[in-house]
Amino acid sequence: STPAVTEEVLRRHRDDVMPFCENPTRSSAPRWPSKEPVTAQELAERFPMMQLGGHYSPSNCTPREKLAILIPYRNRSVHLHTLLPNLIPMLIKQNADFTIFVVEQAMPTRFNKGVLFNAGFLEALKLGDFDCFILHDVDMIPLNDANTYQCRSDGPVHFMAGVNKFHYGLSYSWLLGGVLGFTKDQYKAVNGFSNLYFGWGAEDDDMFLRLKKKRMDYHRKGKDVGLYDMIRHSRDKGWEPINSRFSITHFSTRRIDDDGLNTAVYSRTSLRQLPLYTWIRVFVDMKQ
Ligand code: UDH
Repeated sequence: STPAVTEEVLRRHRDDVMPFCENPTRSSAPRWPSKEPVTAQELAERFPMMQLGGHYSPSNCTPREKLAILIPYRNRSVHLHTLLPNLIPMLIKQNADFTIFVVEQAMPTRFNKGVLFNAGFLEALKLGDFDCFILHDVDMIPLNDANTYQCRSDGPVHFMAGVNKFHYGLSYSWLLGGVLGFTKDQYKAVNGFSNLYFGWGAEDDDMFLRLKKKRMDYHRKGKDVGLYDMIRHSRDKGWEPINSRFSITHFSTRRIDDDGLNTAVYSRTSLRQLPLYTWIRVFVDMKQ
């Protein structure tokens, strides 16, 4: 009898005829980023190869993994429209299979990046079977096309080796902010981000401690490829520093299995597939 044509059979067939995608970007010459925001219409015209919802997959090879790019967002349209024209061509050059998600927090609660990442992770998985999640600040412009956005099975990847704000270095060695990549299993294993940081705080330092607690090593890109330009900006409303952030860190990392991906409280108020990204808006409850 002929075997059923399952996804697996189709995939094997595709793999037989098409090679796995290699990352062709070998150059490590930094690119001068375009700092000019581009309108939504112009972006759609510039990247006709993008599929609705901000999806792209190379047609001449089989990608090894499916990337979900999660961008936490509120009131930063100029930054988003500056990042996208830099990020999309870079990922296309890298032969990546990717989908861009902009995860917006509805007003009026204070901005909570951790819940947005957790919500983005859960909502993205409802829409596709992603292997690798790239958590990407909206104001970080990658400078080098050879900074391959790929996950590693032996630990999360910190893609940022240096940023203009700190003279192309980092302000301290364990800083994990900016752009961070987890496989689906790694993100689940650390129980995602803490949900407790409402405002500017130490949610990325909290993540550093989570990784330590779960004995997970992370890998940082070298400065040859991992440099970024941060778009300069002033402090946003609702993003004031949290005074008690250090005590939250103490509390949260002691309760890593009871605060995170498995306890994020939010409601999705909107989901739209736009030409260059999937836009998810969530309301984040202050009672986490
Ligand atoms: N973000 C938003 N909207 C907000 C707050 C944060 O979209 O209102 C997102 C965005 O993706 C941003 C990320 O959260 O890239 C991190 O926020 P940030 O870039 O403001 O964080 P950072 O620590 O700056 O870089 C803190 C304020 C610095 C003020 C400096 C004044 N000179």
